[in-house]
Order: sequence, then structure tokens, then C-alpha cells
Amino acid sequence: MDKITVTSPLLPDLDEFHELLKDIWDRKWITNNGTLHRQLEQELASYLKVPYISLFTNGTLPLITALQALHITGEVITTPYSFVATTHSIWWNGARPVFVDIDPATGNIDPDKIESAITPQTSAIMPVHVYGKPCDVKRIKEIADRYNLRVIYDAAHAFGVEQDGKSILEWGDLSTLSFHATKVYNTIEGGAMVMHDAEMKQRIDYLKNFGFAGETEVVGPGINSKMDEIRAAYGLLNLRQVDSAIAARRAIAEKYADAIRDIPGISTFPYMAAMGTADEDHSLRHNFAYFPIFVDEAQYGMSRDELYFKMKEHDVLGRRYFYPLISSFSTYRSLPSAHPANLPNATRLADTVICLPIYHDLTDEQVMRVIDLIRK
Ligand code: T4K
Repeated sequence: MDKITVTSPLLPDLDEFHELLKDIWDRKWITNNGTLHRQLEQELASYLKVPYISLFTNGTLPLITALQALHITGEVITTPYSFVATTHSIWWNGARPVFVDIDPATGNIDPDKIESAITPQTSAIMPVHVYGKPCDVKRIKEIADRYNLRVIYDAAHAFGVEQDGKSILEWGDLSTLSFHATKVYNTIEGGAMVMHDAEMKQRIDYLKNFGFAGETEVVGPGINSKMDEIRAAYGLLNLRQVDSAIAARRAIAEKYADAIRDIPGISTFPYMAAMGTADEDHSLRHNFAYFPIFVDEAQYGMSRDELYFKMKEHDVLGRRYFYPLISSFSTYRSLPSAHPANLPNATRLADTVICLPIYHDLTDEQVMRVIDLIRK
């Protein structure tokens, strides 16, 4: 039987890609703010409804650069329920991550728990719109404004997500995206940072190019994180098909939500369960980047890991995103905030989650195979 992986990349048409490659070959300009790089920045800003965007070579370097650009030091409040790159970016800046528990209804940082984690050393909050679900951005802004903190959103999962017709990327001082192969929208490897003004865009463009401002001046210790023309070409073509990919993902999410409603001990987040029903929140334009389910061993009669390995035996390769928690990795586990007693919701979600396969060309038959396995 064919293997069903958790995701599969959205690929551009090969002939169209070849056409763009020929243009690149003719121009002989293959990286460093080329024609297609500039075009992709323009088209993405328009698609995402944001004023300024700067492309990067992956989704980790914009996180690191965002903290650098805002001169973040001391402590940064963040979530343990994410991919390890989120916390690593704080470490790379010599700042100290402070983990705060999550809201079990969304998987996002719980605003009610942020305030008590603030100390005189706190300089920023780095939340994650996990699985693409927007954080409680208004509450986070209120808290940040009250304590004069910066907010950097790791929006790696939130490509195209909108709340009330407005991009979720507009919130916070800066937001970052990942365009990795496993994401809803990909440029193979790639990423971006979204900012509010031209001055910040200029600064970020310097910092991602070693800090160079012109030929002879270096304004800061920048990094090399530029996207090349070949991946920009690939990204331009993928942008044309991302809406239909999201629509296909939605149809699959609705099938999963429908099926698990009748399976005792298997659940998903309420917002996800409501997709396609009368309870759906239509103010949210979601991207269906992931479909997490949670296994209640007592009710389901099998632990999360038993189901996970059973699925694997049958070539259904869901993934336990995000297990283990970032706070439990050796680099971070000795931090006082990393103690599991401080993070009960995150610990429970990490111990019970499986992300089901979801991608644009997963067939009905494959979706049924996944559902049947969980049902049995
Ligand atoms: N912040 C957050 C919240 C993130 O989730 C991430 C990345 C980042 C920051 C950092 O962004 P980047 O620097 O990565 O742009 C994956 C991705 O590597 C990573 O991008 C992603 N988050 C994370 C959640 O997942 P793995 O190790 O699980 O990927 P891998 O290689 O096991 O692939 C998963 C499945 O995808 C495969 O079983 C099959 C399919 N696949 C994968 C690749 C790479 C393909 O079909 N083709 C492919 O080329 O980490």
C-alpha cells in the first residue's frame, strides 16, 4: 500500500517553471534582490494584504533577525508548544526564553498567564499562531502596551490567515513566515518577515544581506539570508495555486472533523471541529495547515503512541507535532519556567496529539484509509 505522509509539497507546473528558469539563465542574475525576488515580494504583499514584506532563505532566520532588529535582550515570553526554531531564535540572540502555558482550546499562548511571567528583565513576547489559528492578538497587544514590551509573532503556520478580513500578520511589531516544503505555501526552503513601515523593511533588508547598506557601508552584524531567483520563480508559480490548495485542504479538514465526531476519545480543537458546520466562525479565514487530533486513552482504549505506531504499521504517517515540548529539550529543560508543573496544558496536548495527513492532493480514498484506521 502507498505511504500516506503528513504532508506533501505543493509543486509548480514543471513546464512553467522551466520557462522562468530560461529567463533567469538569460539574465544571469541568480540571487541578491533579483527581478523575480522583487516581483515575489510585491505579489506576496498584495496576496497577504500586508504593507511590507522581506523574503528570507528559511523561516528560522527571520525570527532571529526580528529579535536582533528590535534589540531584544533579557527575557522573552514564549510558548513551549511549537517547533524548536521558535525558542532557538531567542537563544541565538543571547536572550532567555520564559515559557508560559497554552490555552487548551487553541494550543496558543494563554494571555491570562502572560502577566505573571513578566519581570523587569522582560523585553518581548514571542507567541506562535500554532497550526495557523490566530492567537488572542488583542489581549496580547493590551498586555504588551501596558508593560512596554515588543511582540514578535512566529506566524510560520499562518500563511494567508485572516481574521475579520484583515491579515493576522498585521499584528505585533513584526511577524515571520516559513515557506518550507512542508507548509501550505512553499518555496522549497524559504521564509519572510512582515513589517509595518518602509524604514523597518530597509533595516531588515540590510540585516539579511550581512548588514550592507550600499557597497562600502555595513550598518550592523547582519547575516546572509537572501532568497535566490530560482526559489523566487518557484514561489511565484506556487502563489497562483495556493488558493485552490487551501480549498482542497478545507474539504479534507471537514471530512476529518465530521468523522471524529462519532469516535469516543478522539477530539480536535473546537474551532476545527466546527469547520463546515453551523457553528463555524466565518470571521476566520483559516488555511488548514494541520489537522491535530487528541487521543484520550481512557475513552479511546488506546494511548496516543499506540495509535501513532498502529497508523505507522499501516503506512499512515501522521506526526506528533509538537511532541516533545520545546521546554523538555536538554538545552531548555533546566530553565525554571520549563518545569512541566508550569505547563500542564501544553504537556497534555503534547502527550496526546497526532497531526493527521492533510495536503492539497490527498485523495478521498486516502482520507478514508486514515479515518478507517482511527475508527477501528
Ligand atoms: N516556527 C514554526 C512554528 C515552525 O513550525 C517552523 C518550521 C519554523 C518556525 C522554522 O521554519 P523553517 O526554518 O523550517 O522554514 C518540519 C519542517 O522542516 C519545519 O519547517 C516545520 N516547522 C516543522 C513543523 O516540520 P520535519 O522534520 O517534521 O519534516 P520532515 O522532513 O520529517 O517532513 C515531514 C513530511 O513531509 C515527510 O514525512 C514527507 C513530507 N515531505 C517533506 C519534505 C521535506 C515531502 O513530501 N517532501 C519534502 O521535500 O520538520
